[in-house]
Amino acid sequence: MRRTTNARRRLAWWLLPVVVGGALWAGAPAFSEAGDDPTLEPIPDFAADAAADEAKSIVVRVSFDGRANATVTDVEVVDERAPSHLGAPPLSKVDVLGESGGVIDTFHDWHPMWELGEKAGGGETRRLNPRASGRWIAPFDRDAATVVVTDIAAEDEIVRADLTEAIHDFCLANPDDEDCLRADLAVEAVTVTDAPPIGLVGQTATISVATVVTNNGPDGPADAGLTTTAVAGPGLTVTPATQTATLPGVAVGADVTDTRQWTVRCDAPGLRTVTVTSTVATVHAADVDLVAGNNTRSTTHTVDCAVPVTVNVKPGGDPNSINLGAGGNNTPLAVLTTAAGEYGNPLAFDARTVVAPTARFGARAVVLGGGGGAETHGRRHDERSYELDERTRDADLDAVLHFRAADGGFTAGDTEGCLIGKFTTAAGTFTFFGCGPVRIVP
Ligand SMILES: [Ca+2]
Ligand SMILES: [Ca+2]
Ligand SMILES: [Ca+2]
Repeated sequence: MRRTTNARRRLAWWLLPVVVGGALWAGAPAFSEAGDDPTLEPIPDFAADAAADEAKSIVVRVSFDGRANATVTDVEVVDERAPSHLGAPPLSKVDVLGESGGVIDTFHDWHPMWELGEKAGGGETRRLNPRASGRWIAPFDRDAATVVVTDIAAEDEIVRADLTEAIHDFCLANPDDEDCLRADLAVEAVTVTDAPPIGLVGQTATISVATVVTNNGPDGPADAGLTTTAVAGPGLTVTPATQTATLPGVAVGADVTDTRQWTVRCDAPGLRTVTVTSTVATVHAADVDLVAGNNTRSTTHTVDCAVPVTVNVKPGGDPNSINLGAGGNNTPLAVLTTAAGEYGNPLAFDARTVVAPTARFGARAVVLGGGGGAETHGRRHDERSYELDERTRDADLDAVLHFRAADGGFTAGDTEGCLIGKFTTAAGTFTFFGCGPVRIVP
């Protein structure tokens, strides 16, 4: 298809005589109503009709390779009123369809394959030229999306042309045309509105990202197409890669918020990033956004990917009673040294890497929120502690820590106690997290 060119140039081009096809649009609506009675019909208001009839048209050019094979060679909007199809022979039927397939306009027209000639002795000849090229011209409509041309005698659809690119090109070149709408859509903000405080290696989590879209005008309302992409850095996977939405009828000055959920999975420990980028664009072919610089924004969210660990509250004891009174002033807890796959942990963990002063013990929400009790002695006690069966002790050195249970933010109904903290290896310092069953004793 022709790309946007100067409208004047295109007009001049269109006015050039057409060599092929002869009188292509001496046409006539073949739907003339025989019952119309000029003595009864109201006198047409030509002024009003002229105002309503935009002086623009849509030209669909085709070339034929046999009667059934037509190729659309060009679709263009030109600054010229469409010719009347009055008197056109019913050789082809032209349907102009809207976005949803509804008929906007229908008329009969000449068929470009029929060529007129003159007989030597006067008179007219007609013949079919199987290699003809020609065009159909329909009145412009900003909602037109497709032109379908049917060869009436052959009862065959011969042309189906998408008009949207040509209409959009016209409006880009003529944004002040009354059929075109200028909407400066903009992404005002992209914000992570909900995300868990940490991620766990091997597990998925959901983050919510809100995009605020506005229309700076001058025209509106305008449908806004929103495309949001998410790209994760190393060690993190995000799905899906792209989400799209149509925000219908964004009014001038309105703020429309679109919120999408994304699934992230930690693949490796550490601070991992996901960048979410939202881009807005006009949807309707006749809408144009001439200010591209404000159409895209992004935000980068950091996920602290923690290593899941196994903890044994009160190693060697069961149930793991947590006394919130004086009896719980020195509650022991073992962080177990485990191999990959042991207790379902995705990664091996050496409990001797735990940085004891960073450890916090308490209710899940409390420790994930930065609270919880600190290690009573500020240090780790490396020893062969008890597995979760409370009887077995393997050969590994585990980390035993002690906490004042009353600092854990527990409430009477809690059934788990959780531990969060940092551990340091040659690769760096990372977060670990693990929970175990408890029985709260008030
Ligand atoms: Ca814009
Ligand atoms: Ca225990
Ligand atoms: Ca072990």
